[in-house]
Amino acid sequence: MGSYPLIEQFARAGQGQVFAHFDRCSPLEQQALLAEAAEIDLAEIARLTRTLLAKSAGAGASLDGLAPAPYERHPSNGGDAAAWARAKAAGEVALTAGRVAAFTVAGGQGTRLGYDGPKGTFPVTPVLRKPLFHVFAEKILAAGRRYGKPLHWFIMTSHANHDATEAFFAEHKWFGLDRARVHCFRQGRMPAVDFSGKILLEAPHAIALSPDGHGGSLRALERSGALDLMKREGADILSYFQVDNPLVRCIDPAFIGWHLARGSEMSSKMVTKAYAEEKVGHFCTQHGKLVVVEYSDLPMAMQRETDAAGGLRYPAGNIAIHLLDREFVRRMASGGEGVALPFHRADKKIPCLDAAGQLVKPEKANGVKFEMFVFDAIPFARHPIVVETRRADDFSPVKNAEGVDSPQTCRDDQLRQFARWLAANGAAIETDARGLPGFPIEVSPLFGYDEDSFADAWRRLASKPAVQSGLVLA
Ligand code: UD2
Repeated sequence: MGSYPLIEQFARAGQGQVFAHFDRCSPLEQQALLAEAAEIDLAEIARLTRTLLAKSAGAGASLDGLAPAPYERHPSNGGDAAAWARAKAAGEVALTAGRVAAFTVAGGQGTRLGYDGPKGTFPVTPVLRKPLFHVFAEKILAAGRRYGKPLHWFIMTSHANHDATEAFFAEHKWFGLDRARVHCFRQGRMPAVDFSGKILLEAPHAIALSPDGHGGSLRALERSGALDLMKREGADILSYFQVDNPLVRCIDPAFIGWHLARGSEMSSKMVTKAYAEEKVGHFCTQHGKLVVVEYSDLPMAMQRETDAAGGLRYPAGNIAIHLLDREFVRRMASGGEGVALPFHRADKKIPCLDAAGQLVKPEKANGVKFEMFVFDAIPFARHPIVVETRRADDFSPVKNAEGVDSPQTCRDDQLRQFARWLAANGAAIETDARGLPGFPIEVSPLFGYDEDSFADAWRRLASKPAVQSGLVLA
């Protein structure tokens, strides 16, 4: 083995096994392994081994002092309509001034959906079968037109799907967006380790690396130059959403207005949980801080707890729609004293080389992956707020191939939304007891991407089309 300082560092850190097969690798493979090893922060792995893997490490999140979080009620749920109108107006001013950029986290592996390819390329709309990225692109394009300021759109990919994502956008000519305003960048990676903290190899020349979670987006935004670009362009707010949710209002003036009015550095949308077991995080307060407690960390008895009125005691579900101030992201990304996002451990079956250098596919969990979650940034933010939204306006994710949160439920939610918008504007449309029209229709985001833009576009139509099967408003 040649003398590489990196190899010595790994040996000193007790991670010498990473280079166990180095000598039988080709020069190219050796370079690849060295490059991967250089990505790893050995001190961080040692700290995670001490804090998350040690037998004495506490299990899960602390529930001490937990209480339901307050939130800004939507007018449909008793909120102050005049205050919401003011918030919307303020958000529109910010959009007209070009202060907002869109941000999609799309680095996940989409394993539950069983779809081969970047999840954003998955077709979701009821008639035209537009992919998720197409829907977001058109919403962002339409918002840019509405406010007279085209928006920048940042998309966080993973090493596994980055090239395919970029190729998809190129193939579709960036869906009409200015390509100079669409920025894909890769998220960071973390090595998988065994239960004693030893870094695992997936090949003699390859470390078992996996995406560092959507919380890695804060570092990746800084590293990619996105924050500097925003600064140069006068944008100071990121509108964050997940790749799996085509209903999201990528750009929502009222939400932006609340964020500004409260001087918040990180704001989040919530919906009332549909049922106690719904798999979303919970907005809570803990010792005076706003936090999210993930569904897997809140005991089911607490998830089912009710209040005096019979509603859920912890109703506020996290739908992963946030606004983040640019300089707050920079502060978090710096990882300076006391501001780093924590890592969470996930025990997984990780295919890896055994001591003899043979690839094994384990039957049960044999190691740990480390991930950061973006919502863990909330307690670090100044004046963070939670703002209520109607589920039907913002949330219908595609997560599973069938059943809840599947392509079918998402198509139905889109159909309901289109039908609601049409009916609210006087179109003759019949729906069944579930709010569904008897046939597929589709509204392009370029026609209308939310209640207001739809109403304006419908009003402008000289002759209104008959609402019938296959109607496409584009
Ligand atoms: C997430 C939230 C949950 C709720 C729900 C709403 C977590 C842990 N839980 O659940 O509280 O808000 O969403 O739909 O987040 N991603 C990356 N890089 C990664 C991992 C994920 O970009 O390394 C992206 C992924 O592409 C997707 C999003 O993050 O857009 C959510 O990831 P998920 O599907 O793992 O989250 P889920 O459904 O468990």
